[in-house]
Parts: sequence; structure tokens; C-alpha cells
Amino acid sequence: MRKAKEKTKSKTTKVIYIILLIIAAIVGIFICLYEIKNIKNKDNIKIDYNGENFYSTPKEEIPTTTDFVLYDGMEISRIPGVQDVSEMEINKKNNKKYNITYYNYENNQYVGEIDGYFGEEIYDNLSTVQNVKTIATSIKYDAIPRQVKVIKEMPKELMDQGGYPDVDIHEIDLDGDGKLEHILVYKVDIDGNDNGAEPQAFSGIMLFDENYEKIADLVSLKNGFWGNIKEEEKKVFLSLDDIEYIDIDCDGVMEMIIRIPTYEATEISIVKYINGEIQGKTDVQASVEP
Ligand SMILES: [Ca+2]
Ligand SMILES: [Ca+2]
Repeated sequence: MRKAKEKTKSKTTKVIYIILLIIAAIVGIFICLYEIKNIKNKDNIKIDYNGENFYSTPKEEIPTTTDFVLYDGMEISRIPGVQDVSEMEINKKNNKKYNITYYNYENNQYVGEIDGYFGEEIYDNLSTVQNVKTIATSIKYDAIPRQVKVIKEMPKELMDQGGYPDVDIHEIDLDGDGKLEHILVYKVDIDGNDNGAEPQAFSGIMLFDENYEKIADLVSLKNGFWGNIKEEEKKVFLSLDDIEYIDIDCDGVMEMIIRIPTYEATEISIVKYINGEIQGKTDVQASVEP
């Protein structure tokens, strides 16, 4: 009887021992996985920039699938090109995904952490994230490695080219190669008159290199009358305020996110300029006609 009891006791001890071993092994595996994930995340968000040393191979996306970027509270793709920006469906998965703290950017500045609110129906079971700024990222990293400068005086190089009407210029080293790029917005704004002259409204965004040699037309708006209504208050112009310079894919190269004027809805063009080449779409023709 006593022997049988002892036998049971030792059996129970053995079982407990094995269970403890299994738990220890599981905990060990989880710690390992956590560490691996952390190392991976750190690599993803590392900006190794010192003026020359930056990622030479552009990454299409941050590799982790859970990270994302919002534009005006709507999720966007980080891949260069033109894209429609639209609301997200309200469901359990999205409620969990989008109700988080965001890292916010506006006018090329980091403006801090803000809690986003998702789930209020706009129409057809769709919603945007409220309370966030123009660009909001789900992870924290140095998304503005270099600053933009406004050029106030018309540069001599442009004067020599005959000049452009009503120009605003930004100067920034987009790809971090030590050479500056120039982003130029021009505008033609002419009123009509009683003698039958048509009013005019057109504008464009162009990319120039350090020496003001034109690299590309980025966006043009040839008929800047909203709804094709030729009235003063219906005039729409592209402006430098429509551009955010931000590194949205963590490769050390700053993308331009250009808001494209439309009749309705939201459309953006993401342009990346690296090693003398443009990724994304050039010569985009915007339209504010219905
Ligand atoms: Ca550059
Ligand atoms: Ca980038």
C-alpha cells in the first residue's frame, strides 16, 4: 500500500517535472521569437544617414506587414505612383488595427503622438481615422531626416532661362547624396475682361536639380477652374502646400507626397528621386472637371 503510494507520488513528481520542462521550453521559444522580431524591427527602422551613407537599395515597403501609413486618416500604399486614397471598411479587424496611437507629420514637421479614432461611419460602412494629422505612421522612426528650405528670391539660373511666372521654390536633398534638389511651383492667374479675354488658371509642379536643370514635370493643372466654372472663386492652383516631404518607407530617401487636385475624392502622387532616377509617375495631368 505504502509502496504503491510512493510509486504514485514519484510518478506525479515526474509528470510535474516534465510539465515544468515543457513550460520552460515554450517560454524560451517565445523569448527567442520576441528578440528576433525586435532585431528585425530595429533593422527596418534604422536610418543610417550621415550625408553619404544611406540605403542604396530602395526598399519598396517596410517589410513588416503590420506597419502602415495614413494620409488624411486613410491608409495609403508606400509604393511610388499615383493612387486614389479612400476610406476603410468598418469591421472588427479594422477597429482593432486603426484605433491606436499614431506618430504624426504635417507641413514637413513631426507633430507628435496622437490617439486616432476609427469607426465613425461616413457612408456605406466606411470610416477614416479621426484626430490624426496629414500623415500618420503606426511606428516611430526618423521620417524626416532632412529639412526643406523655401527659396524666396528667383534664382539667377532661372532668370537666365527666361524665368517662370509666379514661382515658389523648395530646396531639399531628397536622396541624401549631398546634392540639393529644387521643387518648383508655377502659377498663371489671369482675370477675364469685358473685351472678351478668357480668364486663365493653370499651374504646375516641376523637379529641378541642384543647378536648376529641369528633371521632370511632376503634376500640371491646365484648366484650374473647379467644375469647369470659369469664375474667380472656382480657381484651383497647385501649391507647395500640396507637397509633403517624408521618408515613408524607411530607406533614408525622402519621398514627395503630392496632393493632386480633383473634382472630388482624394488622390496623391508619391514620387521618389534617387541616384538621378525618378520612381513613380511624371507628367501627371490633374483635372478638376466633373
Ligand atoms: Ca540629392
Ligand atoms: Ca523613402
